[in-house]
Amino acid sequence: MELAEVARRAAAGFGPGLIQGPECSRAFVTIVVAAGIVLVGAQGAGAGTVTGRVSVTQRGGRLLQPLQSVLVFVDGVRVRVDPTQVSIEMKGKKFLPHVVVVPVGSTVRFPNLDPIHHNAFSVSGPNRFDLELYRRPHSRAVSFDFPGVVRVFCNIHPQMSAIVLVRDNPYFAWAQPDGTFALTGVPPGRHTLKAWQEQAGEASIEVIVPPDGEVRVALALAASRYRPARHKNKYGRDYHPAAHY
Ligand SMILES: [Cu+2]
Repeated sequence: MELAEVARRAAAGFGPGLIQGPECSRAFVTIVVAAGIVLVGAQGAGAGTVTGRVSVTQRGGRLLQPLQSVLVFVDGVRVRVDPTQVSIEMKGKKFLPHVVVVPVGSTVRFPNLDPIHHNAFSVSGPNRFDLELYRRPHSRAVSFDFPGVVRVFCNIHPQMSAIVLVRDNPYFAWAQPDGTFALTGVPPGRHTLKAWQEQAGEASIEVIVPPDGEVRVALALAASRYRPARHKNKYGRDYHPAAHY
């Protein structure tokens, strides 16, 4: 995509029709100021900032507002990031939080805070795992060595689900509730920028990041065709229909 197209889309994303009310305007100003501060420090390293707005269209064409758990990230750039450790609690027959993002190599702990047995498993490609059964006060953990979307379930309770987003560079950020986002310290050049949301999947756009300065883009996700789907258990079979969940 040419720069002109990127600029056109950016302009569309920040058009007066999409920024409404003092709250949105304030958020926009805050992000621009924050980006400016980062750029002063990043100029010597040759890094740019990607800012913008992401929208999620629901069934019927309505925009989802406010946004929650929408990740924006640069794809296709591999930069090592120190692994982290995060926890997803099993509590009240739920995984909490429902969505987390971690760098490659990070560990996710699954403490079971319920007095009943739970399991955590995934069959998401190379990140597949199975922690078997355990209950309070035990906790088990798994490391994720490949980038991607890891869907986590409990083999006993089909209503329990979580998602671990694994990224192989540091250029990712959650969109704000109003859809705005800012990625700082991005290497200059042509990149693929993606947005992800659970019900909408992914949208992508090509961006040309300047060696210092800022590029603005708009990303549009569509969750209009989302239908809740049953998932299989860890054996690839349906959950037992007679079980009490
Ligand atoms: Cu469970």
